Amino acid sequence: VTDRLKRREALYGDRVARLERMLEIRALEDRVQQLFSEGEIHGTTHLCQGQEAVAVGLAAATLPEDWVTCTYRGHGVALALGETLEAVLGEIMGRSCGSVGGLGGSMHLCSPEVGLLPTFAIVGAGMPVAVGAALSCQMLRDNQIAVSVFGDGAANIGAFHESLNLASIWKLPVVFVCENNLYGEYTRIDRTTPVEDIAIRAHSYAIPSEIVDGQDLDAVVDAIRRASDHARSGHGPFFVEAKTYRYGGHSRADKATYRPEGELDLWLKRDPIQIFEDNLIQERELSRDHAAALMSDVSVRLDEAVNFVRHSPEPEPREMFRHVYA
Ligand SMILES: Cc1ncc(C[n+]2csc(CCOP(=O)(O)OP(=O)(O)O)c2C)c(N)n1
Ligand SMILES: [Mg+2]
Repeated sequence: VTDRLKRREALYGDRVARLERMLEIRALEDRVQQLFSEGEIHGTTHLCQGQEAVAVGLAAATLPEDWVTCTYRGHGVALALGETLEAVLGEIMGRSCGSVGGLGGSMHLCSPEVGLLPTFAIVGAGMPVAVGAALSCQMLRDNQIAVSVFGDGAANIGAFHESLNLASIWKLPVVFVCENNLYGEYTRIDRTTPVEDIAIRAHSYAIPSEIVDGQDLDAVVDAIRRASDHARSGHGPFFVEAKTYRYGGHSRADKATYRPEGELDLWLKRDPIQIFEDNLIQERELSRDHAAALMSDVSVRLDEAVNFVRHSPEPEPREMFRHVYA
């Protein structure tokens, strides 16, 4: 627990630590893709390369005692919040060292000690849970808030609308963070959603909102900090829409051939890690050598984690029953 909290706290105020965490997320996702294609990971994977700044930004702008719900595309958010490589990869590979003992898998990460309520496989399902967590924060008057991370696809789910409405009418301390990456499952947003900005929908529930460049980490941190200050000071919910892009397809082996030619290349030119690294170098907070050293440290740590997880046992079948209530 102490290690996880320390990892979380490292992000506050330290921009180099934020860069390092984004590198770690990217490296993990690349490795998961490789391990999946080699048959070492079973089930499915939903990767977040391209969206690292949203994950790290929200972790840097909130507190470990805040509650976060996230989608099945949650490896990055779990790492950003402070979960360790061993616990995330262990869960993805179904080993007992995983964050829920290997029983949940890639889509069901959970780490209450750093605020991560489960990640949810059902689109939109984390939103009412975050609203419930926010209700508990309000009743306990403990200065905590809840954060709900969801995709653009969730904006067409009933739970999205119910969650925004209830949060607004009860003035609950919740921040809604929409990762608008332009795609749902194999479908571009303009074929499913008649508005370009999901944030417009917050307006109809009288919730203030902000649209932020999700590839600019500093901008994400600032926006989510404004949103969380608003929620924490008793003004009710706030809605942040981060415009972002996932480099890969929806899941597993989806090559995303349905995307228009050239679209991915345009987004690769605005890579959140590259943008932030260049900013740090320009502002003399980092040298090229230091950046390269961070990358090789991450690589070594990841190799060690893969090795550790490979040698970890699978959970005993009877473990399943420990978590069944009835
Ligand atoms: C209620 C529900 N309907 C359908 C699905 C199948 N499904 C899984 S992910 C997904 C697309 C969601 O897209 P978005 O919310 O934009 O998130 P992204 O995958 O882009 O991060 C769909 C339709 C599901 N898991 N849950
Ligand atoms: Mg999407």
